Amino acid sequence: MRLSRYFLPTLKETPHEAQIVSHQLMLRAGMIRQASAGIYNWLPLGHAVMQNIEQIVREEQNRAGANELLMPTIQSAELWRQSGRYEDYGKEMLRVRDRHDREMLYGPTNEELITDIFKSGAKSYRDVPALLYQFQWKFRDEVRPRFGVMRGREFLMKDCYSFDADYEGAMAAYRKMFVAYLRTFARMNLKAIPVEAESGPIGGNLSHEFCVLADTGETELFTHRDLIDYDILDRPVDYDTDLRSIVDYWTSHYARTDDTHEQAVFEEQVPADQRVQRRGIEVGHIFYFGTKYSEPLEAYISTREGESVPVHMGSYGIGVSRLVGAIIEAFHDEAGIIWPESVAPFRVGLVNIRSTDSDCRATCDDLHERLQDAGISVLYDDTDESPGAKFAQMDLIGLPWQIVVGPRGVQAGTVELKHRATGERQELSPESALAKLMA
Ligand code: 5CA
Repeated sequence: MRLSRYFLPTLKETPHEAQIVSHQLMLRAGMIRQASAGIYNWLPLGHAVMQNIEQIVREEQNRAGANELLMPTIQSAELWRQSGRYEDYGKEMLRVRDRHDREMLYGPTNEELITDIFKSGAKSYRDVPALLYQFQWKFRDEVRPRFGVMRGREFLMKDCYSFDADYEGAMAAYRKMFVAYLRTFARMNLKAIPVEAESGPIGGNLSHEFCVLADTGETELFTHRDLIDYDILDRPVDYDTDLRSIVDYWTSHYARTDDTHEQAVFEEQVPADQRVQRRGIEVGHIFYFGTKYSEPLEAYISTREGESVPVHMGSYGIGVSRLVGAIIEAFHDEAGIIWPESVAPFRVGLVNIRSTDSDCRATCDDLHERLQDAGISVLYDDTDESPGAKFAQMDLIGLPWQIVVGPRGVQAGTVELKHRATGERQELSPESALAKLMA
């Protein structure tokens, strides 16, 4: 992609309305623009990152055996009256009326609708277990939307729902999602700590919040140091087997946030020299709530013995748009963003520092084509800005690798390969630079 044809409205100054670093950097890097309070336009660079995050989440949901579907954003109030949440949700729910004066709402979550979908298609124990998920925009009319996409009013969520015949089945689904979440966040280079949590308006008996570690996070959390070192991607995960040992390991090492009242338990469970205190950002939340929705919405299945029972359910959310901000909170420096390779909008930034020089241009054009042919995504700065402005912009948008092409190097047959995260630079032939990126 040529920068001259890419819509990238970066800013030199830090916008005064942004209080936290991810919000500042997303505005400065031309990733988002506010449309109205807590509602954002996603510009090409921000959208590309969000799509990469979505794809990792999708691959891990599929690996765990979940099926992707899509529900509407606008829902009828009817099902919400049946579950009792139409009144309970209060002002956070955006309510609208259609031309026939029917009460509708913009979904803040989808337990009611998915229960109705399951009910319409499932009759017996043969139809469970079922795991259904979607990526869909949610609207919650937060009193104080703030911190950019981290606490928006409109935000993109992955929401998954599980259906099982009994408690044991539901726990197996809960454990699958628990492990899928560990893998999902690890693939984004994030350290995610599951913390037992309050279940809030979703309700239910058991819930874990997944907090990713970032020094600037809002949540203070306490945990066992072994959980910080644990790497789920080092271990084989087979979703057809019981995942109890992995989940038990995590829950027995005990993590808590400062807003749960369990300091005493934590101190009893975790020896003083193994406790660590960190800050985190909630990027996912999983819930088991049994028959809370299936009973009022009458989602019953028949058991092997012919008995009719309400299905046991859980729901499992990931804040996809929030993750874009959370990753920046975890990975940035003075100069800008430092994308992990797995979510970077482009893997390579190709910088021509003398675009008027025909040799530089020929070298860049050739590298651009060969990178694209090799399937390596590249943003090619072919503009006539000053070298200083080009370097600053590349560092700001944080692509993992930069290839800098200038007249002196081209004469000597070399380009400079820079690694954004370490700042390490190497003079290489264009061929060696390509080989290194392909390795
Ligand atoms: N129905 C369940 C899970 S499917 C649910 O709604 N859970 S939730 O309320 O905890 O939201 C799931 C995730 O969405 C949260 O962990 C968080 O990462 C994200 N999220 C929630 N509210 C916002 C918000 N206002 N802005 C951005 N992301 C949000």
